[in-house]
Amino acid sequence: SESQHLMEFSADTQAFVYGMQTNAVQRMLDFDTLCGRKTPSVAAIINPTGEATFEKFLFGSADVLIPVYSTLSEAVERHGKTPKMLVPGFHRVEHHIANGLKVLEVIKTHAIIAEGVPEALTRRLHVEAAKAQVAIIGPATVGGIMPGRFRIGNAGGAVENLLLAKLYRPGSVGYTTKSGGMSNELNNIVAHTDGVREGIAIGGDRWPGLRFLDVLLRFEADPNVKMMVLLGEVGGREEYLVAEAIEDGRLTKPLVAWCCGTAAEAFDYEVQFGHAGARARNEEETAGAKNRALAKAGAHVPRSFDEFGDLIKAVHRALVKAGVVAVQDEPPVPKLPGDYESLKKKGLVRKPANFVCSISDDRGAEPTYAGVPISEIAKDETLGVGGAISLLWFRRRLPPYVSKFIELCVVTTADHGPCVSGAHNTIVAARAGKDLVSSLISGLATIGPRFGGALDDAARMFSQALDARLTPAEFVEKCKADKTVIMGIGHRVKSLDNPDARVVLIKEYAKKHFPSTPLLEFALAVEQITTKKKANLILNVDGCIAVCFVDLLRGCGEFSRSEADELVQNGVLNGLFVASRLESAGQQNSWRAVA
Ligand code: Q5B
Repeated sequence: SESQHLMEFSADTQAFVYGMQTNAVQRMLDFDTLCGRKTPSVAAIINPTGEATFEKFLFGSADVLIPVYSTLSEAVERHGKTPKMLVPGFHRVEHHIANGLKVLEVIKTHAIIAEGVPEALTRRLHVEAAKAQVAIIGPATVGGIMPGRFRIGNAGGAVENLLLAKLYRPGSVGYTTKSGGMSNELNNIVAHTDGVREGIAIGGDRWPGLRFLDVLLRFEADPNVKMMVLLGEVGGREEYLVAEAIEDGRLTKPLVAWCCGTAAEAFDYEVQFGHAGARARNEEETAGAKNRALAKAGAHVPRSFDEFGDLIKAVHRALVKAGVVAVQDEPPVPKLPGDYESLKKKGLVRKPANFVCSISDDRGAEPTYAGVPISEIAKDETLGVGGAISLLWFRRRLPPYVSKFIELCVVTTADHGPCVSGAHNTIVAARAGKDLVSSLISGLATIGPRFGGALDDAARMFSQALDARLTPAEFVEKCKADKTVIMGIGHRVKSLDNPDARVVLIKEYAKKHFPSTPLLEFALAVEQITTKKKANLILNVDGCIAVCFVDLLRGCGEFSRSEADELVQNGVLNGLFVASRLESAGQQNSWRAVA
């Protein structure tokens, strides 16, 4: 019998979980919380395909780090002083056999949850387990549940079930069955007694490791178990071994038993039920024959499954009456803190967002820019990069000529030769072997009033002057009196003699497509004055883009005047040079990669 090797489960018992079965681990820890365990029932996770690390879980409402090892021997070395149980997945079964379970001798019990383990492999595993003197629950098992002490994997189901079936505290009934579904059925039925002391599902395969008789003999030896329940099924001969044990006196405690699948006898061919082992190969293996044998041996067998629960209750009641079972006072129902996500789904909890973005939204299946899905933006040829920027920066779809203008600004300022400070820094960083992001940061840091960072201030200065109805000459004089340089005027290289082609392009586009260009006209009049002083005090590319943008915002009919002024005050236009630096950094880094 393997029952002699099956470990005792206490509120200190711990498991190693094989494979990153994080949901199962969290459920084991939740059960621990309900039982009031002081230590998590999972000592470590073995993840053979990963590196040693820690994985974060919740133990009650506290965070705990469960160590993850890539080999079982490492875990055994670090945590194996007290016996552990192991919950491996199927593909590890072969691994166990290959290792001859050598390293596993300190692990007294293995619960093989996985289904579909080939029968030949299972049988070889039994041979190895017998040699190593360890017990195997499964394969194809949900494991088992020891209320108040330990839960194997997902046994017992969801938290609601654990609470309904009072599995957080021990009772006096020991049950054994095949699968998770049958276990849940029993958890609910046995909840109408003083509860489950221990429940073990041996698994639905034809060759289970631990067998019904093994489990029942364990219950027979456990003074805390006062009555036993067996829920078997059609197929196999396990129940006959139980009947023999009742007859020869090895099992003496009251046993309520039922084999499911009596309906199979109504068919004139063999019926295969859901579990691999659930098929009668001869008359002896039918549910009816096994129920009759159990009843004959002295087990309490109902007439049908419908009466199973009532019979369990009746036997339990008799034991209470006889003083065999002393029903304990019901402890308070424990509470498990709810998980935020699941409570949110049920509408039971809410939390203000850290921040709300009214522009882009990536919570759904596809991101949206100002409410427009990116697939729509991609399909609409009138939008392009300029259209995407208009949605993100200005929160609305602007007319095609506006998108085109934004694109023109990006295109004309997209890159500089090596002379300007930003591009210079970017190139130096890239040539020094720095990556794209570092090179970009180096270039971005130079964007300021003297380079590429004059747009917003230029937009503000020129528009305030125009709005104050200053003449260009008064504006220049005022700046001089205030000892302020005019943002957007002046260039280190470009001048009347060496005009800036970018400025020409932008000016021409604005004059051709914009409904009106009053601020551009004003700025050009200012240029007439400043260039009289020095030929390089031209309306520069920053200034030209800035005044054109103000004309656009005020004149395109898509913004109220206050919205247009607010945008200028908030300052978005320097962002165009930020975009150019990215281009510069990308170019330099890709060039270096090719070189
Ligand atoms: N004076 C751009 O200065 C520069 C005056 C002025 C009235 C002015 C200068 C300036 C305003 C900020 C601005 C953007 C530093 C520049 C850009 C894009 C980029 C990038 C790139 C591209 C040039 C000599 C005399 C002095 C000054 C007077 C100068 N600027 N008066 N308003 N704005 N502009 N930044 O040539 O009497 O002799 O003492 O600060 O718009 O970023 O290429 O890097 O191509 O992509 O060194 O251009 O204009 O002249 O400072 O020696 O001044 O002119 O008061 O008078 P300069 P300074 P005084 S475009």
